[in-house]
Amino acid sequence: MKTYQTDQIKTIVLLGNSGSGKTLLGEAMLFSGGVIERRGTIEGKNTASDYRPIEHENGNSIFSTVLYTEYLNKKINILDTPGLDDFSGGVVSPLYAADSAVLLINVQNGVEVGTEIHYRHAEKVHKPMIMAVNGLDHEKANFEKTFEMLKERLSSNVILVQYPVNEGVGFNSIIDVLKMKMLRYGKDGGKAEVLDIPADQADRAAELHSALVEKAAESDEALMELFFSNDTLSEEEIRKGIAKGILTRGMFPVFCLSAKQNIGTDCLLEFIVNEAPSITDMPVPVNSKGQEVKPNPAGPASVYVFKSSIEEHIGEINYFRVYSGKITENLDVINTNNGTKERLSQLYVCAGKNRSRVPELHTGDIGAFVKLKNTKMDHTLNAPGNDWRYQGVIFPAPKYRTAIKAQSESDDEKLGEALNKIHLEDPTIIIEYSKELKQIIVHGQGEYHLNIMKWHLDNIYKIPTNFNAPKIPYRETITKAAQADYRHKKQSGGAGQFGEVHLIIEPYIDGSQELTMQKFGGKEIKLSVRGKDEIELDWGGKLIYCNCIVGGSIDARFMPAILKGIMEKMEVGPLTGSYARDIRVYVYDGKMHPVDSNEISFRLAGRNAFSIAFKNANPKILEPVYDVEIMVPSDRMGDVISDLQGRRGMVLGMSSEKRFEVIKARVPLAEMNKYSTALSSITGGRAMYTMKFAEYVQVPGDVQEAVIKAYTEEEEEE
Ligand SMILES: Nc1nc2c(ncn2[C@@H]2O[C@H](COP(=O)(O)OP(=O)(O)O)[C@@H](O)[C@H]2O)c(=O)[nH]1
Ligand SMILES: [Mg+2]
Repeated sequence: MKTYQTDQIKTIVLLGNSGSGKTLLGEAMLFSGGVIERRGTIEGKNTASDYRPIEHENGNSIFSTVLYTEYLNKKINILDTPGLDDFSGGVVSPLYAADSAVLLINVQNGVEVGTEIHYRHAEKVHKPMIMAVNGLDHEKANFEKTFEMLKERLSSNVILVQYPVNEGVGFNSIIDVLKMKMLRYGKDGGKAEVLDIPADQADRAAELHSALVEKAAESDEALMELFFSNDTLSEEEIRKGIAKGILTRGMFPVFCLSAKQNIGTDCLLEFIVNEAPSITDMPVPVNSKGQEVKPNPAGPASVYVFKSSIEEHIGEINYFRVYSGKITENLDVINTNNGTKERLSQLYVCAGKNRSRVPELHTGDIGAFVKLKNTKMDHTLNAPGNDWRYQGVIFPAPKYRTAIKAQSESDDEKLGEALNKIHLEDPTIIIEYSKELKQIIVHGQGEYHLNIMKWHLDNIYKIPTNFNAPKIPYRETITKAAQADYRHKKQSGGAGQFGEVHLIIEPYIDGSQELTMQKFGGKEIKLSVRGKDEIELDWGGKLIYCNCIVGGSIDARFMPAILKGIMEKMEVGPLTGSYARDIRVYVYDGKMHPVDSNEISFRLAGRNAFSIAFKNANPKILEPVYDVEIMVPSDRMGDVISDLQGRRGMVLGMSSEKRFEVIKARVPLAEMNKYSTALSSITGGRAMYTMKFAEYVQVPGDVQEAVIKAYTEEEEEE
């Protein structure tokens, strides 16, 4: 294949609801550029983009795919994405690597949930966007209605570049109001025959042309002046205005397509080649030092890996974009993320699973490496002497969790390896080995997302697993002061053991005063703090350990052993075995034995004294609560709120955004199990939500009882 320079490269990402025709459009684009010789179909399971077993099984894209085509002497990198919200990881990384998006709209349905979700993903990262109404050959096609929905539900900046003359069965003609021509397609689509606009379309075409000219003029002051003095603009001027308007998202031009019949693909490709932004038009990426990395074709080589995948017979493939300079085969580079050296022994460009070897790639281009040892998704590679690192893809936070276990213990190690690979290919699947919960917790975007992961474990990795209810990481703390003594004494054979500890514990709040005196059962205990350890607990909160020993009743050398004993109980709280937090301990007295006292004795005495005091200090269970933000269509708000209340949720606020209501609430994690599935059924899949850990709060009395009961029963079973 020919080598393309920076100004000959465009990179687009295909967005749109599942079923809007992204994969089929990708196929038509590859075919139009001669990259493939035959157009595959979704039903035939032979498209370049949907090549993985799970995609054949489901008839749907699950992962993003890197494709390219060659058109009018330019290379267009095409990143196909999955349409379902559960797979949004496969949307955000291609969006990062692309300079503009093509949003497909299925003309039977108009704006769908996934259309809005993808629109918002692109909006968040300010990507320019072209829209294409697809499926115009379908008997239920309704272009007018679809365009109205685009205006009303997405943006008032949508503007028609084309409209269909004869949508529905037999569709073959489009009026292009930029070119002011009619485009007519033959039976196999492909290249249009360019005709004059027929008389019966002249008025409508002229009206839409004016609207387009006006919108194009708005994006540039010089053009606006020209427009005012001449009352119109030339095609070249309009194109210039559109290109500028797209760049600032002041304009979303709308095209017509039948991906299935390959109608309209030629015009869309031509438009991308000429008007879509390239890397040099876009805001300059910033590296980790806050410096801008100019996409300079003559600069030092620098690439960012935006996607990793594992392919049959090959192993790991890393897809990257060149952000500066050019890379050539056998170039030595440094991985800035881990400092290792890599040699780029083989460079490829990819059209799905088909790869072609290339000798070099220039700034703005996308390619793939195989066989790199220490490089993966989100890493930056630089020519020696440079330590740039890009800010990188920001993945959506997880919002669905389950516990997973191999059916056979002998598969445990294999399961760990498989989960690592799954995470590499899909960073929105996060694996947590929770020592605390004694579970492997898998976090993802939704129930379907994790079921697809399980499908891979079953069918590709051949590891039978079960999903179990994930436990909740409760915490324990105390709500009043308590005192306890404990004597550990053992005198059977050999050396004896002796240690006695007297301590007081109280709830700790940052900045609170230390006790100086405390009464227990009419007895006054004076406390004067001589030494203090402030321990930031790994699991959140603090333990403050105060040494108040007077008169040498316990040797200073035993104090660390007592703390060790206390920490053992902090790690396995006395109520439910959960981590304890936010406690201040005063060790103020005790006894030693001249021969038998040793570290073990004091560790055990400290542990037991602490445990007794804890139980008398009105202990409470804390649970994690999450900030949940839900976007719901207005007509479903009431249902969503009453469901939240049933989940012990507290609604903190509501606001309106376009046709959506945004609900902010705090909900205990324990009540969020399978929330995405429930929300989807309440709203017909039209809602979106995010969740983020907020804080630990005390559980209500009835919940505390239930949690302790469940723990006790579980302990008895073991
Ligand atoms: N009639 C018609 N069907 C289409 C068109 N584009 C896609 N389809 C069908 O719609 C379904 C989904 O297409 P696909 O490309 O997988 O959509 P994606 O989920 O957006 O990638 C498939 O059955 C396609 O054959 C089109 O232009 N016309
Ligand atoms: Mg697809």
